[in-house]
Amino acid sequence: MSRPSPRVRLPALGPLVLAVACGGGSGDGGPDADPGPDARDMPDAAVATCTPRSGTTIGFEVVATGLDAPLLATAAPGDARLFVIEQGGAIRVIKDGQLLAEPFLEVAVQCCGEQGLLGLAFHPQFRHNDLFYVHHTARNGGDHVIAEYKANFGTDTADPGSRRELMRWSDPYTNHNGGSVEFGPDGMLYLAIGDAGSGGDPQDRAQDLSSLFGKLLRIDVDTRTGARAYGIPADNPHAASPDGPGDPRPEIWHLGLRNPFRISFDAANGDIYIGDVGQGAWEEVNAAANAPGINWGWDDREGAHCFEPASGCLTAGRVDPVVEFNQNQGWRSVMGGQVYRGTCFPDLQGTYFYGDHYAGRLWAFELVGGVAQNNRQVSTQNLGGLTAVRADALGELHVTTIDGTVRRIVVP
Ligand SMILES: [Ca+2]
Ligand SMILES: [Ca+2]
Ligand SMILES: [Ca+2]
Repeated sequence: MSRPSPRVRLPALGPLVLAVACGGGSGDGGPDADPGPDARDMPDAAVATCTPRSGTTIGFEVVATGLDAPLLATAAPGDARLFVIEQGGAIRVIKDGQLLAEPFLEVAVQCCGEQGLLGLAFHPQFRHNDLFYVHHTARNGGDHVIAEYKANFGTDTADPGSRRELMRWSDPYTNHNGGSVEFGPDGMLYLAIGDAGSGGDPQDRAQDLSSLFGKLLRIDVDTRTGARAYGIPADNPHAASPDGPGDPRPEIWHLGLRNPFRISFDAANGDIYIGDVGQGAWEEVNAAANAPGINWGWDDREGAHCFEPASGCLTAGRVDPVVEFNQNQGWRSVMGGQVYRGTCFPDLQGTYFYGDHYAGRLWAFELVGGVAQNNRQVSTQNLGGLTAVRADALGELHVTTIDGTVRRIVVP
């Protein structure tokens, strides 16, 4: 692996900062240059090479094929590589346009259906500490596991022996596991967890604060609280809960979710977007400023409608989605996406792209004042089974489909 010289220590740049930096050539010993002993170079620095293209017509460029049931293509901050999770447990690397034969890591998972390797997130300081996090279902029972691993610095592999389990809990049903793990702009790790499963949330867990199911959880991977292998952020709504069997779980950030398979943050303003897969009628996307304690309604509400009971349900304090699709429209499993904050296609700035695993076509809207504007289908091409729309380190968006393909969203 070639290494740039001189060594330059870079701060943990977000995509927007990178976009500014990429025009100036940051590797020549500018003010950030630091030859100190803790300096780490950046062998795979993300640098924009595109010529910005105007227009809002959407097309796709195939980046890789031949993956085995990819569920997400994501990136580490400031890192040019794409990391693709396969449902069966492998993390694959796309580097310089090539899918590497050797996996980054192979995680032992219970698969498949709605189980497997479901989420991947890189520590905001990955460049300095090599740490990343996965959410998967465990063999021999399907427990939910949140685990930390360490990459082997300067290589395209990780160390299986570095595995550290942060959380593990059992799940009575194989479905509705949620999936995403994502770091927020606050540096906290968010975990999107489904309502456990079956149908109609039979134990009403999504509204039960003593259950981790049907929640967005928020933990601090850099600290420890009590005997936990992670920290409880002091500003979580129930951070001070005694956490007995009937007490609110201090990890809870949001409640009222059914099966939030894909979530994301807007890199420009921190807004959160949650695609929540529906029961029998409505597919929904939720979006808002990322305030604590939001109740997204399930299972009192499905979309913007009563679910349990079918009329006269609780509505107070429940937040309805910004868009919903009736399943009669062919939507049966919404795949939340992400807001475009790249530099190659400036007219796409601020647009949220998403879709549905069964409907197969890409849609988009802009969130303005908390309202989804101009929600529209942006491509007639049926991509097949969408599993994610996620930004790389420069903010360019990649679509994964279950047939094994990774495509970049482009303006052709
Ligand atoms: Ca489950
Ligand atoms: Ca119920
Ligand atoms: Ca909802």
